[in-house]
Amino acid sequence: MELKTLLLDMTGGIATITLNRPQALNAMSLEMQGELEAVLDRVEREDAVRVVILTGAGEKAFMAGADIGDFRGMTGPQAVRYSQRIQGLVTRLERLGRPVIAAVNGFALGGGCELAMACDIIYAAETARFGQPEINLGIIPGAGGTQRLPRLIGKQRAKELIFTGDLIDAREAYRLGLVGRVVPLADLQGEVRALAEKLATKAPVALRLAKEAVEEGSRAGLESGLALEAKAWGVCFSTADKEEGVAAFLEKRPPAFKGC
Ligand code: CO8
Repeated sequence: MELKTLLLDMTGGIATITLNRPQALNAMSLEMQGELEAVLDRVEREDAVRVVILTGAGEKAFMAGADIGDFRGMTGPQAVRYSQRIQGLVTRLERLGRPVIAAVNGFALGGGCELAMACDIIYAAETARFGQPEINLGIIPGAGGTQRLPRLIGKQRAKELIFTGDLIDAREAYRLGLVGRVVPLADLQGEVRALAEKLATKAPVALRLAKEAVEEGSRAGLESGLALEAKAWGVCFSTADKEEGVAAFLEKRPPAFKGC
């Protein structure tokens, strides 16, 4: 499939997906939605891919939200379907069986902030800005922002951001716990790549189960989460990579994990 709105690079076990409409600050058009779905299909099929990086083209934006032009004339029922489709896409990213790192290189607004929040780890450039400015369009976040933002930073601050539509800078996003690390823009892609390379050396099944335990556990109560963790822990013990990890430690050598 020829991609018009995304770039996909798959090298060294790392898939880098670049949102690529810099002339519109990488706003998510309907075409981009379709392409992102197709790219996730492809990434899921490739066993060689151990880590995914999501970033934006250019130096100004990760994604400035949905393409606002698509909202003109959109009816209520169409908007429900639009929201459900995009929520499905975002949730798919959150549940992808590999770590997903967001390299936020500029504006992450509306759907851009929602997409970043579905990633496992967010590194942001010092110049990045975050926000849910939908209120200024007379609408509300529709790709999970009213749910994930309060879970990440607490109801008080989330409501303030969603009600005012105000933007915050990367340092404030870090202070609030929205972002894992803030680095100079020039260092962003290098730092993210280094993290991805580190994660690509870890046992893939254990990584997948660790992600699942955190994600599913945070949707459930503590008891169910602990039960899930115990089962996932048990599954790790059925892998060859667990034998390799333990043997490598005892033999004082680095492990070579194979993903089984
Ligand atoms: N949609 C369409 N075009 C956009 C968008 C957008 N979201 N954002 C920027 N652009 C376009 C501008 O129209 C402009 O185009 P042109 O050069 O043809 O005039 C170009 O990108 C550059 O933008 P600006 O000239 O505005 O750049 P500034 O530096 O002056 O301003 C801002 C940057 C502050 C980011 C400004 O562009 C802005 O406010 N953008 C809109 C941000 C916004 O409201 N986002 C929320 C959209 S609604 C949403 O995301 C709903 C979520 C549900 C679906 C989730 C999908 C993933």
